[in-house]
Amino acid sequence: MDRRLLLKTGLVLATARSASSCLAADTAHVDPADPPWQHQTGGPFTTYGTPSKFEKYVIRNVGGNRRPAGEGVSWTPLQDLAGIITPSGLHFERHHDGVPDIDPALHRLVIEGLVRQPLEFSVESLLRYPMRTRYLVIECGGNSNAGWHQEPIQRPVGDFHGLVSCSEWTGVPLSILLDEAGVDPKAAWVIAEGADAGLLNVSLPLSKLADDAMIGLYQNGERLRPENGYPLRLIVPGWEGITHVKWLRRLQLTDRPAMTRNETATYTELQPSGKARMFTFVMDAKSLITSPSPGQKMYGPNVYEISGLAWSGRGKIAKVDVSADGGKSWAEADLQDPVLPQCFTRFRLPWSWDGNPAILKSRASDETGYVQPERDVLVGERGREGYFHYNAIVSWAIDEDGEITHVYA
Ligand SMILES: Nc1nc2c(c(=O)[nH]1)N[C@H]1C(S)=C(S)[C@@H](COP(=O)(O)O)O[C@H]1N2
Ligand SMILES: [Mo]
Repeated sequence: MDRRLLLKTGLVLATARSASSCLAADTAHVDPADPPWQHQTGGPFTTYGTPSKFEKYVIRNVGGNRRPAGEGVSWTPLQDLAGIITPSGLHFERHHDGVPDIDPALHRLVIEGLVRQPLEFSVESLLRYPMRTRYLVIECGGNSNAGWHQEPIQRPVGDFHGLVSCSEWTGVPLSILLDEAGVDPKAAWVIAEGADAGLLNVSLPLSKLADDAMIGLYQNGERLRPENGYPLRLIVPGWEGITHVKWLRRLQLTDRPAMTRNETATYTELQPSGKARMFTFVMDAKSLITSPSPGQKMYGPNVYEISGLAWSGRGKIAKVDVSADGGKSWAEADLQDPVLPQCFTRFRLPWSWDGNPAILKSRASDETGYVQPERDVLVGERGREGYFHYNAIVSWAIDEDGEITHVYA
């Protein structure tokens, strides 16, 4: 990127805007200098707040589900959000059997198998344990999988990459509960099972669970939303979404993985080498420019703020580079505080768009030295059978009219 085009000054920046954020048309007769709400007492107090009716377009996309009821996803509208926290009502959803309507008074969590003392916890008893709070991303292993398609998908960024969200999670460190149960030295794996109708289960290495997993009870300060696992879910920092078992009811310690459907029929991928990828738990570093992005429009040559999200399952984001010329030259974006491990990091960079065609890219590096790959490199390594863990650099093309499209560049 041409350094002379970057102006790190206090200029007023233009922002690419989406059509949905335009004002309603029937307000033409109202004088903005004298709006009616300045003349009368406003509405009543409410027991639980909801977004402004003018923000009713900022919703999860549930439109892609052609599967049986209860099986599918909803996408977080990343293009409409700022900062790093995903509002709880907009956290993406991935359900295999719908959202169970669990009465917390009747829910139990059992820890059993290779332990000295099997334990059963009520939700009420778990709420009395010491807790910790962490800001963490949950990303579905299948997020961004349209990137494997031959042709670039043309959708708003959230409908393509929005199976990732970031919340403040508060809960009980699992190590405390494992210590209480007394882990048998022969135990090496844990089979985690949810209380939804399909009893979704996955096998997880005990070492990770004993290290930093937790039983999540609060999301963004309040108790979990039913869609996200109420009354409790497993939180496995930095690992793919499927490991964060919702409505968690059982942790069974074993000496080997159970080879359940979610680690054999799915989440196992053949590579060009003939070897299969399995137990690919960690989510590698990824970044996206959320503004400007497809579905938004540039309003003429001006100074714009390029803004986006970066995260890594391996730790903190160290650096995000941004290109406006399709990757020929790069400039380092500002990382906005806080920069936390396994959490969204917001990056920003002022950019002077001269009105000529441009290709925007962002490239994240994490504290382990891992660098987000270009698409051809990722596809070269993993082949065309890929479905999970797509984390290639994303390119947005801007044409002379300010239209923004997704391209492979
Ligand atoms: N019990 C249960 N846990 C589950 C699932 C499920 O269907 N049932 N889906 C998994 C998958 S594939 C993902 S990506 C995450 C999604 O979490 P979220 O719906 O809170 O975003 O939950 C995981 N935990
Ligand atoms: Mo997932």
